[in-house]
Amino acid sequence: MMEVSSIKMIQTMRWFGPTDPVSLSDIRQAGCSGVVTALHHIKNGEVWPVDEIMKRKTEIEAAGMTWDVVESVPVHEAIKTQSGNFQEFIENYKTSIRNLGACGVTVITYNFMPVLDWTRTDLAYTVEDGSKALRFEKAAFAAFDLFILKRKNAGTEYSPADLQRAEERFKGMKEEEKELLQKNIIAGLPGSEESFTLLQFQEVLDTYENIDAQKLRSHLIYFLQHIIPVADECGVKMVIHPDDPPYPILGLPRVVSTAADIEQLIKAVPSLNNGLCFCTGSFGVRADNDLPAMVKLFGERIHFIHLRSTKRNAYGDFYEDDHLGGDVDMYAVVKEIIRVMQQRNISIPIRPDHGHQMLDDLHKKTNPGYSAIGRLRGLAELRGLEMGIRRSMKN
Ligand code: DNO
Repeated sequence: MMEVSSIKMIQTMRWFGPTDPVSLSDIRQAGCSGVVTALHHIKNGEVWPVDEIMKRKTEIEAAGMTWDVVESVPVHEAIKTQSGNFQEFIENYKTSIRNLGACGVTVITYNFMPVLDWTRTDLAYTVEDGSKALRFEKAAFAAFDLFILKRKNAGTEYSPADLQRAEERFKGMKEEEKELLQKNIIAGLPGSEESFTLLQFQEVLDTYENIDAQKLRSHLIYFLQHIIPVADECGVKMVIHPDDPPYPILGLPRVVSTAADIEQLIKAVPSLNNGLCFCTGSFGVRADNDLPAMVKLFGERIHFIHLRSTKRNAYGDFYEDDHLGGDVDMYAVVKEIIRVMQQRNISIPIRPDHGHQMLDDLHKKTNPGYSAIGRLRGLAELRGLEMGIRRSMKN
């Protein structure tokens, strides 16, 4: 049977550039037409020059794909805390938007998480089938906070039960485990533009001493008020990535974790170029986030999608499950995405977010979450899910 509509999810994968052990050819063979990447060699805060953008674009096109989405143009810490040269960093950011727009790269992902981008405690959690997944374990994270970092006031932010679990967890840790935990949390995961020593880390945390959620939100809105008019001018869609995990950690404020958070950003800056990178893995960690309802609610401004599922336990720990497993109702989410695309009459880029380290990749050095085979499996399943839903919708 022929498919009537050509509107479907644009299949992409993230590529960390020429040093990525997964090649452009691998991504092409996984069935992708598009690539999601960033100029990681350009220092956070500096302008992305046109020639560097064009060089990357040409390289991707030579491999038979297109550069569909930037992930990420990072937002400098000074912009989040509104300190130091933040005005200059905003000007640089605007120039990068203009340059990307001029080169025809028109979807830009960013986040506004203080200090750390995404955070996990365990990068090699063995699941039942023998593959390895990323995991966030609350007691281990609290043990780091309380007994390794020894953050001031941390003790007052945990419940007595959580304190006790953290203490027991810490007592049971060998030295190597403590070192690995610290490294996992502060050394930076793939795509994070920052990494710290313990001392630097405490210093950066201190810069948020007087910044609560309301203040951080006002800094984000200020940033949006300056960059979105530029995006409007150049036909660029800015998409914010939600907090991961989607709740406060280390006493830091969070402002992009729920539908109510997104609504406040839209109210302040209504342009549709003030968009969303809909990450089912990040939003899905909270049981109170109704993902299909959120796709429907924000459909007109979802310009990029990360598809991934996590599995929670009673303590709020989570690990990254198979793309069609876990707590995310992927069938309902993809169905809603298809509806949104049909209503808008456009195709939206998606990527299989993360994947298990599995098969041959277990013996290779890979970027945690970004090994080839696990993502290939995820994408293949998502592609089949989409086809099944589209066909059945027509009957
Ligand atoms: C993790 C990613 C994030 C994301 C940034 C967007 O795998 O989803 O690092 O790229 O938060 O700025």
